[in-house]
Amino acid sequence: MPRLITVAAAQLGPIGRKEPRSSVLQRMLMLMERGATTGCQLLVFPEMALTTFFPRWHIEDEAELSAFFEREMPGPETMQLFEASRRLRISFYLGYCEQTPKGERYNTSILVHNGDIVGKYRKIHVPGNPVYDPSLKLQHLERWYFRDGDLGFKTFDALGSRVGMLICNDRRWPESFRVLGLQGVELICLGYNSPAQLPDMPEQNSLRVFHHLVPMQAAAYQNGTWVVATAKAGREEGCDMMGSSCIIAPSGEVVALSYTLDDELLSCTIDLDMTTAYKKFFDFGLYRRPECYNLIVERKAAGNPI
Ligand code: CDT
Repeated sequence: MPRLITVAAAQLGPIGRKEPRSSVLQRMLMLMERGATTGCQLLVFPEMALTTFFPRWHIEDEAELSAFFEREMPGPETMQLFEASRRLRISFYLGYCEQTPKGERYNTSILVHNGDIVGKYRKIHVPGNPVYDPSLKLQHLERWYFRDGDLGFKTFDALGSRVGMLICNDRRWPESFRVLGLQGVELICLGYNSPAQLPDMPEQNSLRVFHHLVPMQAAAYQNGTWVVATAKAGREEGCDMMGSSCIIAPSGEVVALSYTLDDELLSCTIDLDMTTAYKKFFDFGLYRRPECYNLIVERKAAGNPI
């Protein structure tokens, strides 16, 4: 008997700077209802799903900034998602901005199964600038707003599967996937907010979707895992954000791809046992040579030849 599960990328279109959470939550609940009627068991929402992608601005007004963060999860408004999860018996991955009781800020995701949080991750590869740089055409101030994630790359046994979580820029780093692969991950959920163009590196503009897909397709194949990656897409506050939400098989093939830049549910029934053949092909225990990989953990930046 194959281990079948129906998963969906729950892509969101743009969210305005002043759009209230209540409106975003209504849009998300509609996707959950639609997912439930089409038999979805897991919905993957984007990174920072509840608000606009505010790190494109240098916000000095603490009251405005603080409104982008969740101090409790579930909180009074996000409780609706948890109730829907319980009522519809549907699980979800949610990216959001977390503020701890000590005031620390993280770019976070959670895995919620039937209304209960069963996994939590804080983004490890936090990209962009640590300070406002007026010479740049596009600001990406995640490093100004967020700490580096401190929970490691963990897997969670849920939905009859071994699930891992990553957030946006993590998908560009093979180490993120390998650490999950070494824990036998079968399904990786990832939300993202990626500009469709890089005005400060325009030579990459025509390759943006390629650079989004190629590391995830390679990593799915090399680690024998499914990947569900979900965008916050479309023209958000004058900035074009990439769509191309996707579901990638352990073969490395893209088996579903979004076709809008708006709220869209992209579902696929996947066989978790398809991971087995690829995990056998890349038999880590037999073929990996960790004694030759020391530099990966000893060095951060590239240096002299050894
Ligand atoms: N959200 C996020 O991590 N975005 C980055 C943009 C980096 S380029 C400014 C990404 O890797 O897509």
